[in-house]
Amino acid sequence: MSDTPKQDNLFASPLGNVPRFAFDEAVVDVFPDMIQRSVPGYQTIINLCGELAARYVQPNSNCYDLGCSLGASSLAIAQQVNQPGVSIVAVDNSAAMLSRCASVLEQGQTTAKIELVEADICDIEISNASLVVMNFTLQFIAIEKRQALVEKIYAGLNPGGCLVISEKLLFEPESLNQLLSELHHQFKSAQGYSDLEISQKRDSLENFLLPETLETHINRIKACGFNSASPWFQCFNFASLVAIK
Ligand code: GEK
Repeated sequence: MSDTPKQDNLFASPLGNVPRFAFDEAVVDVFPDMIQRSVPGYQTIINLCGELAARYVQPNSNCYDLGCSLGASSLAIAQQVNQPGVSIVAVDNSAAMLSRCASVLEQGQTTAKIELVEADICDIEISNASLVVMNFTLQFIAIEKRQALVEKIYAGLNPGGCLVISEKLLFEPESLNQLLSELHHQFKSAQGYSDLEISQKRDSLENFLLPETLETHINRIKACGFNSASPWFQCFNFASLVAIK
């Protein structure tokens, strides 16, 4: 892997029929730049996962990073875990992501144990967990599978365990959704993306990234049994929620 992150220009030229977004080699190559310039507050949210690890990770327990991409959340957790016997399980179903993640983690200079698992997060077992992080991954899971996934996470968390869910959100009414989408568009323009790049990326994510309202997320989390849940961060149509079992 090169040391300088490559700039994301995947959507810079006219693509005609824009293909559906995929977490393939091309995306992996530019991923750190793409996510930093596309998700407002991304680095703040990653850092917070480290802070929560310091507070919530229990000795001899597991942490899960579901949809780990290049392992940013796992690394933040690994750097702040202060308990013995902790394993971090980083899961992604993109082989390209996981293979790059392995080399990123090698350079990450962390002594914590991080296990990489190539799998669909809907199929893995979650057990003895004290922290589960799902940063911008639930939005790619079919809506009808989300309840079962959050239920499985709840069942696998130890009492007092913590779940972080970060997502792009949908707003009601449509006029408010439009406003927050436009503010996000402005954010991306300020990050150097052209109008063409922004609109082609949006087209590629259409019907693939499926946002839900904050209320839907909170209701689901509570219905799964969590004691408490709240957003702790929001910028435009992106938010991060914390829930405690
Ligand atoms: C970060 N959390 O840097 N099972 C496993 N992985 C999946 C699935 C699935 N069913 N669906 C999608 N993914 C990271 C960023 S990116 C968010 C997460 C984004 C994976 C997919 O391969 C990709 O790596 C990740 O979820 C979503 O904090 O690109 O907007």
